[in-house]
Amino acid sequence: MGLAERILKGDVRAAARLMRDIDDDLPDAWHELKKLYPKTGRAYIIGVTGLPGSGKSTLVDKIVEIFRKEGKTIGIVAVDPTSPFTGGAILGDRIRMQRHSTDDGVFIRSLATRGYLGGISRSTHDIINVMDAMGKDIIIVETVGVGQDEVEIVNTAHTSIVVTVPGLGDEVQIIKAGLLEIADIFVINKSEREGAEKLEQELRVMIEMAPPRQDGWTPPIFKTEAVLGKGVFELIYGVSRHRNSLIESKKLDGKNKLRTKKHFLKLLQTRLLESVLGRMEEGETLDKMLQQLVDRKGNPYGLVEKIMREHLKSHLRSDHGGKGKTHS
Ligand SMILES: Nc1nc2c(ncn2[C@@H]2O[C@H](COP(=O)(O)OP(=O)(O)OP(=O)(O)O)[C@@H](O)[C@H]2O)c(=O)[nH]1
Ligand SMILES: [Mg+2]
Repeated sequence: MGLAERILKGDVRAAARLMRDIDDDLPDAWHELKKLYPKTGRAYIIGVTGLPGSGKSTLVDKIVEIFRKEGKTIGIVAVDPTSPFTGGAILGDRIRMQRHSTDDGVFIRSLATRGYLGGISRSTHDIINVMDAMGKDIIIVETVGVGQDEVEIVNTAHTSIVVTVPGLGDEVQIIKAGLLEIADIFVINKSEREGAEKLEQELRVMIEMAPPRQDGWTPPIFKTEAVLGKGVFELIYGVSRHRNSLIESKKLDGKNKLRTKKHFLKLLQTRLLESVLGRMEEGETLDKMLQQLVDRKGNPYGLVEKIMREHLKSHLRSDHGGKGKTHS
């Protein structure tokens, strides 16, 4: 039996194996993902983002606890940007969420952002699809809210939660990181700290000043103290209110389409680039081309046109001759 069939039968080890293969970008993983895709599209996806150390993992841990009591099954994807900010985030996440790791209803996967051609958001989508096919009711994606790719991941969740902390000047960072636009819900965590009220007011002003959203939703603000689990019930209620609003305003389909589009374009981009670069290795090397550009013996615009022409031509040839490299 292949990995996909085993995963659909509930084999957790097969799922872990496929996720490793996705990490290693093995062609076989692509094949299994194809088989799993028809079984995806059921899970509700929650994105949790915020600056390093704001308490995202602690919060996710408490959210999971409540969902589990409701009998829901959960997948967690913790994206670690391996940035200088968060050297040990993966280990930290494991420890903070460890008590769930012996629970059959919870599947945790950490993902490091190392050298993916299609960017971390592509592999995150793939991992989400595996968890979705596993039948998880809710999939929570934790990313640090710095960097285009990380913000983009959360942007494709059904409900995006942005976590802030009093006293760090977070509101400025949030605007800079483009998180204001994507937040469906704001959380002020570590709200026992001084400045929580002030931050709440500032966030409220920011929300009011922002251009009205197309979906008509006004992001609520919740104050939590994740270590003690305070305010987490209210937050979950906020998530379900947002979910209902998406359903009532018929925006859920639109969100799903956006997610699908981003994933699909990323896949296409990756494969095209791989294919073009692969052929280049067979002929003129990339390095030689770059040197030509540096020496101004060619220009990047003309070179791209030339490569595209040759690429299309060779594809047409291989279509007829059947010698082309295809992923089926
Ligand atoms: N005082 C206080 N500390 C908290 C609260 N919530 C979390 N913490 C602590 O904040 C630290 C960081 O928490 P994490 O949950 O790892 O934060 P994170 O946002 O996941 O961190 P990264 O994944 O590294 O970006 C830990 O030491 C937590 O115990 C809170 O409500 N109050
Ligand atoms: Mg974390």
